[in-house]
Amino acid sequence: MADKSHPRPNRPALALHVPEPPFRPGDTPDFSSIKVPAAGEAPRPDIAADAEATFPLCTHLVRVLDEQGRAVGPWDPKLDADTLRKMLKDMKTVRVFDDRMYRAQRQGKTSFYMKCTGEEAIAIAAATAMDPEDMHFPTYRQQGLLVARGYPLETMMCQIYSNRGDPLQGRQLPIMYSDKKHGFFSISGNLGTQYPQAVGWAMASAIKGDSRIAMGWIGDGATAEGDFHSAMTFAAVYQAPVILAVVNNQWAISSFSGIAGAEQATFASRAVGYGIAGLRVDGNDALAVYAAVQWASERARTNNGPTMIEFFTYRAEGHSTSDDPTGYRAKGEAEEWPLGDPIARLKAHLVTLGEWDEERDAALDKEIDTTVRAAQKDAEKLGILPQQGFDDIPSMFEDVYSETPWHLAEQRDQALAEAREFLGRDPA
Ligand SMILES: Cc1ncc(C[n+]2csc(CCOP(=O)(O)OP(=O)(O)O)c2C)c(N)n1
Repeated sequence: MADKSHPRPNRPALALHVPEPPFRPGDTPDFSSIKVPAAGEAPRPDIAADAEATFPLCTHLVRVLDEQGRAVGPWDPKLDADTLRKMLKDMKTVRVFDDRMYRAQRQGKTSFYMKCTGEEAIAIAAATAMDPEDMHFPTYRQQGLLVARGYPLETMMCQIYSNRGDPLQGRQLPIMYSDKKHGFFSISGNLGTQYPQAVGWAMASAIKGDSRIAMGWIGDGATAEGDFHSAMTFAAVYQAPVILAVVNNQWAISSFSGIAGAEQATFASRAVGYGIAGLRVDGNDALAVYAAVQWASERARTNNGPTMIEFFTYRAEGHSTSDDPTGYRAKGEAEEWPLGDPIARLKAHLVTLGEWDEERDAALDKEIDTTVRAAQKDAEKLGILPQQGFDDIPSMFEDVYSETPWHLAEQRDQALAEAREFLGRDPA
């Protein structure tokens, strides 16, 4: 047998490529290498186009809003002013909600929070473009779906505080909402699960002869999970009526998108390899997001197959309240991000149309601030997280089995005994 301990002469030594983000703390971010095509440039194929025909759009970027805030090109969804204003209001509401809940976490009122700053257009415009009966399988950064569908802000906050108003009874990590009525499937802490679930739900909808479609959501980092690939296979094989969104915000906590393969190919281009239509979309352009989701919805609804949409965006803040991005990425990246701020861009569009002005904008900001504060006040009347410690301990062990198994009964009694000992009285 050949001696493998010595490299063979005259052959290059094998090496691996380990992706490194272009900028680290201390560097000056410069995104000039990112190609940003002009708004209006991308063609809009027929909704029944072959998956393969969408390939050029997987390396391009569907954009509608130009630098002056005008809507241009074949993807312009030509929305009426009321719809545009509602989207602006919802996006601003999400940002204010995020800021107040972030602060609430810092004040010790809850244990955890996750913002979606810079990504507000994606969930809001997607929800606006789909039917209210369609089902979403979101990750933790699509709070905009609930806001756009009119879910009460106070109930979202009660979930974050795990208080008496929490419909999930404190059984989920803060921000992991669930609401069937609003077509919002329970968020899972295990990344990737929502993709096969969305495909399965969409297949079931088709098997039942229903007309509702599903949309599954995933982050760039989580596309490296096996669930992503099995979902794509099922969606392609059965031509499931589903839209599969990849929110490429460049970061997966401290790992940059290159670790999930972004250096080699765009996430959108993976779609075509499976036989799925793919679109790569400016995620900071609410109109482009709307138009792409509308296109994919029509395609799914008319049995023309699934679509995977990569929303190209930037996670403007930390991953969560437990994260400090200054430890791994350069300062000022969000400001340098070439696609701008989605809220400012939609506002500029409305102003350009003559349907908005600074006075109305300031009044809207005030109204949202008042609404969010009022919701927070009401939610806090039902308790904040640190006050929940000994509330209704037995409920932790309910609602899974019709009859509590002996080992859970034992744990429940033990928990009650410990609480009794700690409090010096029976827990509430
Ligand atoms: C299966 C699994 N692996 C790892 C984690 C830990 N984790 C939570 S969020 C996260 C980053 C996900 O990044 P990405 O998918 O890009 O979404 P983003 O947070 O950027 O929206 C990781 C690794 C997890 N929750 N589940």
